[in-house]
Amino acid sequence: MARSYSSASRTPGRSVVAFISIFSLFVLGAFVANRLGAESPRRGFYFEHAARTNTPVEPKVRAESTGDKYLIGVGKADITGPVVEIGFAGYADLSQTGTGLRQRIYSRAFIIGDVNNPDDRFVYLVLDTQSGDTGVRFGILEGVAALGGDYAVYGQGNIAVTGTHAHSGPGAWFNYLLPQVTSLGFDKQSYQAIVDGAVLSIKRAHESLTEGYLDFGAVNITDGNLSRSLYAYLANPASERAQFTDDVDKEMTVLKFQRASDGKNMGILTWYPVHGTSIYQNSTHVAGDNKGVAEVMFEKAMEGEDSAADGFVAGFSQANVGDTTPNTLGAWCDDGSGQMCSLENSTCADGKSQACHGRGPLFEQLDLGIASCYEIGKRQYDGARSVYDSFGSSGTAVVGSSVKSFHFYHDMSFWNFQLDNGTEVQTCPAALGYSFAAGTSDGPGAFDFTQGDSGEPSASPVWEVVKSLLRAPSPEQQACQNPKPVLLDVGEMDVPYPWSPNIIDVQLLRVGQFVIIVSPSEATTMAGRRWRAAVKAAAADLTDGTEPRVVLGGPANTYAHYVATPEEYGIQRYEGASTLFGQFELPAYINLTVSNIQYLAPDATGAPDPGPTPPDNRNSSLSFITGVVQDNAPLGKSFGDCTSQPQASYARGAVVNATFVGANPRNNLRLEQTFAAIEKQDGDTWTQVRDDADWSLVYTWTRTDTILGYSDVTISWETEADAEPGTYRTKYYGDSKALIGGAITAFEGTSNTFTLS
Ligand SMILES: *[C@@H]1O[C@H](CO)[C@@H](O)[C@H](O)[C@H]1NC(C)=O
Ligand SMILES: *[C@@H]1O[C@H](CO)[C@@H](O)[C@H](O)[C@H]1NC(C)=O
Ligand SMILES: *[C@@H]1O[C@H](CO)[C@@H](O)[C@H](O)[C@H]1NC(C)=O
Ligand SMILES: *[C@@H]1O[C@H](CO)[C@@H](O)[C@H](O)[C@H]1NC(C)=O
Ligand SMILES: *[C@@H]1O[C@H](CO)[C@@H](O)[C@H](O)[C@H]1NC(C)=O
Ligand SMILES: *[C@@H]1O[C@H](CO)[C@@H](O)[C@H](O)[C@H]1NC(C)=O
Ligand SMILES: *[C@@H]1O[C@H](CO)[C@@H](O)[C@H](O)[C@H]1NC(C)=O
Ligand SMILES: CC(=O)N[C@H]1CO[C@H](CO)[C@@H](O)[C@@H]1O
Repeated sequence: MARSYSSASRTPGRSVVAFISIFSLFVLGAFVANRLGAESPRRGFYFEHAARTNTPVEPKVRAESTGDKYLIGVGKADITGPVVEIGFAGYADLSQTGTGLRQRIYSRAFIIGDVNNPDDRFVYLVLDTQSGDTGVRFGILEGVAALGGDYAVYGQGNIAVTGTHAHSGPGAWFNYLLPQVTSLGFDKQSYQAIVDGAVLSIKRAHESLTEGYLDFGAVNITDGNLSRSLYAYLANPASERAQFTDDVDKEMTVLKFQRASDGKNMGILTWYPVHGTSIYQNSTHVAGDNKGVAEVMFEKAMEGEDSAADGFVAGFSQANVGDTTPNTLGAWCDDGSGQMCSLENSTCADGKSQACHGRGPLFEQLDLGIASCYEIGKRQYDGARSVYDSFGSSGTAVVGSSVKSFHFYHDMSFWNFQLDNGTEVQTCPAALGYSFAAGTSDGPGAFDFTQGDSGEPSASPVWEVVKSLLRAPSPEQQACQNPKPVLLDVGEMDVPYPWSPNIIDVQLLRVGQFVIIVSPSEATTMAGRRWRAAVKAAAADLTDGTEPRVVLGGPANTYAHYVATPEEYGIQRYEGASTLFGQFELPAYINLTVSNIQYLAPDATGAPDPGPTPPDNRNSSLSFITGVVQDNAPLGKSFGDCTSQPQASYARGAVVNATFVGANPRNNLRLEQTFAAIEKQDGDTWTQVRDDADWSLVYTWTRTDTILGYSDVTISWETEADAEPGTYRTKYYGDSKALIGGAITAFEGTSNTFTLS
């Protein structure tokens, strides 16, 4: 096995030989290597060309906010790492390795500060990634510190790094070993793209800082999500469930940023719980899943709108996502039975979970979830848009002059604390239960562990072997984790370096009456409700008599898997099995936030004890990811030559393909630029009308000869039903690597023209 990016990796030595064999076992198929979605020809498959051609918008009245003024800023930057040859983060499926790009992914930064005490401010980052991460956060803190000067105000205490929980972006950037396993380790380039983009987005937000107003509103999006773990939810007390209409939260909260100077809106930040698993596990084109769709759709819709400032930024942040799914048609058995999966264990007639797959709203298009992803994104866009358009006649102003935040690290291993009723309980080192291996109906597991597995010997000897190779939990750990049967005792394994976080980030942010819980774990629906309610009650004294509004964002800062309620934990479906720190994880998170709420008081000074520093594995991580060796054009050809031209004409709705002599896109990520473009002819000039940010433009890279370094790039424009008729051409921007010396050389390709009518 070879390695690359030696600055970030150390050579695997003898000490890790045993480890490599563990790796190989994982390579056999690990937790969730399944095949989801069915590939068959696309029918009637096209998207609206979001926004640029949206229905005419009436100019909106810029209602003067009745709120207080804050220092506000927004910024956005590209974080699209290597789109090929890197395993994706999310489904933990070794075979899900990138082959191209559907839509670039971004970091969006929102800064809120106190106009009177400008040092009191926070940064809320929304990354189109699976989650926040300890190493990525270290990198962002270092990058911001390196900016010097005014940037010294941003740091450990006030930067929140949240992920949208998209499952189709490049991986290999995780700090801990377990999530690195299915991406073959750590990749410096993938990591650096996220860090650099995040820092750039903060810089842009900082440069846009101005006085302005914040208003919030909400809408119920009833058709955007569903519970994928109803059986566990039903274990919560009936009296508690009776307080809610739905078994997942349907409410989206929208926070609007409006600058005072001219009343223009600079951005929105929304929270809505739905998994970023619309795109199935067997799609290998990078995209930001449904929230990525909604974000770009909103931003494009604001282009040229009278009430919106240039550079409008729309962040669609994740909420209590744990047990939600975007697969709104429910979970079905793809075994010809026509049955839905079992409520209790998400299994099919064979008693196994592998055939159980969630179906999105446009499942019938059988397209790897792409059309459903766009649809669930659009539903979130529509919801956010309806709130946005009604600000002025409805909505609530953020009031109260102060802006406060705190952050500290906390070690969850064998931590004792008191429940509300006075009983002393304990959290535990991280561990994953058997149902973790079963996966979910959004991404079923590879082996026949069923959800709710009691821990009895299973029919999967591989897992039994892996389990014993790894480490048997200590009796103390097994007792602590009860009733979870421990499959992976990750919190007690630190060879060759820690497998999972035991040290988590505890963070709260407040502006006026608006309070943000920044969760390191994916909170289930009921876990999120309990946590928000506890923080709301505790914050009531801090908001000058205004009712606090509490939202929960995450997974953030690190990736601490899930947080289910103790009752759901008792059921041990996937979410309970992935609640790392034992059945009292949620009460512990609530305790840690609520018992430090005084740091959010208007007159608060100081900060909590920063706590123990988590391990930094960025320089010590393994990597089995090879670098690019070389690129070559076949004899008689040059890079960028168009080897398969588009037809002369197409009807709108058709797919326009052009294939070029290509080179590996890992040679240059072209951040803030594009690999693919469509240009439209206007007399003698050509204007770029589509690029990598467009959902409808898809870039596919194929290595055609590994030894000689040949590759093809196909650029596919899935022309929208409402695309403008005209004359177009396809552009390809690439960079090739020489075998000797490794020089990287940029080139471009241009197709013949074609007409669209
Ligand atoms: C996607 O998954 C389906 C169902 O497992 C399978 O039939 C198809 O071949 C897969 N497609 C790709 C590109 O992996
Ligand atoms: C959303 O639905 C819930 C339950 O019906 C309701 O309590 C809440 O007020 C609704 N929110 C909005 C913004 O309509
Ligand atoms: C949190 O736990 C500590 C330690 O047991 C206890 O003293 C405190 O009262 C708890 N705080 C809250 C808010 O539950
Ligand atoms: C406190 O609550 C825990 C968890 O629900 C329960 O196990 C325990 O018995 C309770 N203790 C008392 C004294 O009621
Ligand atoms: C679900 O799994 C549990 C544990 O394996 C088993 O006891 C139970 O019978 C299963 N339920 C169904 C409906 O298959
Ligand atoms: C990691 O490596 C980089 C580059 O070699 C170096 O600058 C940095 O100090 C190292 N960090 C740690 C924590 O060792
Ligand atoms: C266009 O290219 C894509 C990506 O290579 C391929 O999947 C698709 O079948 C092609 N479509 C046509 C109409 O050639
Ligand atoms: C329970 C629930 O809200 N179900 C809705 C899920 O979304 C579909 C549309 O995709 C609606 O038809 C259901 O009513």
